[in-house]
Amino acid sequence: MRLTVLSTLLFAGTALAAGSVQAAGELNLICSADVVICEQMRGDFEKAHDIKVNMVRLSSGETYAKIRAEARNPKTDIWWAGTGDPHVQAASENLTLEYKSPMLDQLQDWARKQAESTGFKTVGVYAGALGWGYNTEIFKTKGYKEPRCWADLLAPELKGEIQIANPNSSGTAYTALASLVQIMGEDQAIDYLKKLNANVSQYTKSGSAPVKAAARGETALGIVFMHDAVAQTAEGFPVKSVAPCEGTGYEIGSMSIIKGARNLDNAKIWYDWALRPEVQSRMKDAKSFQLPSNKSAEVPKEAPKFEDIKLIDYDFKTYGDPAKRKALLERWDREVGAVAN
Ligand code: S7P
Repeated sequence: MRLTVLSTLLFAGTALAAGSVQAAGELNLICSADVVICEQMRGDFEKAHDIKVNMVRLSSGETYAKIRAEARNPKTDIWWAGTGDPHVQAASENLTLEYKSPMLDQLQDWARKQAESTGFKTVGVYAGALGWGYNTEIFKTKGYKEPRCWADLLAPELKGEIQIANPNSSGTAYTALASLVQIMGEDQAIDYLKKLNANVSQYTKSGSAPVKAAARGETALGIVFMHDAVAQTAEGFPVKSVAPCEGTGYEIGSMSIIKGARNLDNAKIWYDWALRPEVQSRMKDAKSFQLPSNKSAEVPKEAPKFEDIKLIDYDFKTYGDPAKRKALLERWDREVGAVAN
């Protein structure tokens, strides 16, 4: 809970006298991006504010499930990052709180639209397109053809060479499932994923794990957000990122305040801060190469540019709808997950 101005001053005086700085309360944060950017955000925020951040890193689908399970007794104040669909689902189930940040006017249309379409119960913090990253050395050594299209991933030579996350835990993998459904139609997409299953060695928990495995030569290819593949290239690994030729979906990475947050004032302070241009411009220092939502934030030179990618008009409303998401995940469990290698 935040301290009053008076008690803050008193505290500050005592703290100075004692030679230490007291935090003006705490903030319970779930971060659904890569752990490196999560740590950077936490550290920068704590430097800028006298607020102690208790952070947990969880994948997007896992976070949604936790927030839902804790709805009567919320233990989280703010959920930063992760794919938009589970944030939209949480908003439509009233698990997140309406908040109109004074920063909204500074945001790109897609980020503001994310807020407006959910009654301001979530907001866009970044965007990124789905694709994959492959290990160029493995592909060269084994003589595999460059995988440019979704169809190429079904090549029999790629048996056991691909990783993708499980869409129940991972927002990345749910974006892949929903994108394929929008590109091919639901029955054809499930059929495609059943065939792809023969080439998938592992369904990971976290969305970016597959391309980290590809970077280290543990698998040949990981289906991930393109910026997560580019991050591995920037780390010096032989990874090439691909935007699928048939088209692909994208995420609006989002942020939501949890309904019933115990540290509501601090959650709003984080919310406004995370939308600031200088905060978003610094994300690239953690090799987080998404497109920032603040119009004045610096777009990293490494960020895959939407104008170079064949993007579908991703239907966030439909695929963030609780009934749709539940039905799609159940179908994936039954027809793909249940027969996984
Ligand atoms: O690594 C950054 C990023 O790809 O991670 C988020 C994603 O949800 C990862 O978590 P999942 O395990 O849920 O897939 C993205 O929002 C973000 O761009």
